[in-house]
Amino acid sequence: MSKDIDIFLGRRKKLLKKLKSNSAVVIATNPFQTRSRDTEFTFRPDSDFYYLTGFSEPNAVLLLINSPQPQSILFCKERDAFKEMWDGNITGTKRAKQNFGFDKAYDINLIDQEMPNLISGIYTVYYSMAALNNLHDSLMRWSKAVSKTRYKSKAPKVFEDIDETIHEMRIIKDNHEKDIMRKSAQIAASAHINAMKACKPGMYEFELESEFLYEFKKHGSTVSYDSIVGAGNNACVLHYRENSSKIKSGDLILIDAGCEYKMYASDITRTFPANGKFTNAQKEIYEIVYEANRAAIKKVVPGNIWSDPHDAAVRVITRGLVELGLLKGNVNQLIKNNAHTEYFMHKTGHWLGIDVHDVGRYLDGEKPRKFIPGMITTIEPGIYISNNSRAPKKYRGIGIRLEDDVLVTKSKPEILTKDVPITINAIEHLMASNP
Ligand SMILES: [Mn+2]
Repeated sequence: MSKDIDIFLGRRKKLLKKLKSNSAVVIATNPFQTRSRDTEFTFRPDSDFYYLTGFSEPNAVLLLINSPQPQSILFCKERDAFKEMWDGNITGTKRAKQNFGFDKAYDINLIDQEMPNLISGIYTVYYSMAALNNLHDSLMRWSKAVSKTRYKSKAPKVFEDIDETIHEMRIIKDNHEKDIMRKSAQIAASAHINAMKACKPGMYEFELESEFLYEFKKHGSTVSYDSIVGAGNNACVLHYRENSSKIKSGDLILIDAGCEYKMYASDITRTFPANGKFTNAQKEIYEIVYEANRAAIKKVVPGNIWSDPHDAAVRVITRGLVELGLLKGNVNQLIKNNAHTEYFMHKTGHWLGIDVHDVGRYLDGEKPRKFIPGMITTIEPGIYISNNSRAPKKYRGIGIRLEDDVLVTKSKPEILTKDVPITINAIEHLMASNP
């Protein structure tokens, strides 16, 4: 625990150094979300709030004060024997200071009383203008409360958005984060292996989904997004979520599933044959996507720009589709015309971290930004040939995506998801052992 305190303390210190003098940052964690009537979705802390605090209880607000005497203050629920009997442990203000390294902690119920005093005399107040909470209204109220006192000149003068400053910290993962993300990827990888092993024609897609829920929970993790399990033509629906169809022999099954372990996401896609053997037509498409995945991963090195992996994937896929007669014309001209978008309609990757589509800019001004060691991106090329396609009949109903999570290092890219088989041979070999 004590080591973790230092990590979160270090992040708070680092953030304060990036801010103007005589400023404060206010960050609230997520509110509860109603699922139905009086039941709520499982609580999940706000990502930025968690990144800076490690604190995962609801009803909490972080205040960082950047003055000659920097302070780190938490508003949180106070301990309450009756509430704890019903809903479980509450950290409380005393333990928030001890266990999380805050200089001060106040009962969240006192926030309207305490906050005006704390921000009085602060010139710039930073907060997230995009967060899904009502912090903006609260800040205006606290600021007005200062103006109504005889110290009215001490009300904050400037409000600024904090998102990009924190998000540019989050995009570079420290060693603590890299270790958690390796583990997150390993758990998801073993779930994908289990699904390949469990798969039999005649099952329903949701039966394969259950392999993920089981494996994730077994390792103390949860889903980082709802798993996509698409058999046959369903694999061509990019965000397919029904997972309710019966799996037929001869189908390819696309599974896009990842877990959230200690707040960090993994995001893996594999595509495999329901009966354990690829058909020739499936192999032809698969080999193109596989080659695109490898070519794109090779580009995830420092100095290259964020769009390089996508460009590499587009080149391999366009060339492959021309060789099979699915696209007709000159490869370079087809690339210029974005002809691939008929079968490959999304980009090749996104940042990955506390959020599955993680924060951090993709551009430096107008240009795609450069890779820096510590960034983690997904690489996920795909080819989708739906039943409605004009492609030759043997290719219709084939949807393939191959997604890995890749860490930028000083030298070669580190594939965090390398434990899941990806070659045709390795997948057929694994599935040959199915009972
Ligand atoms: Mn993804």
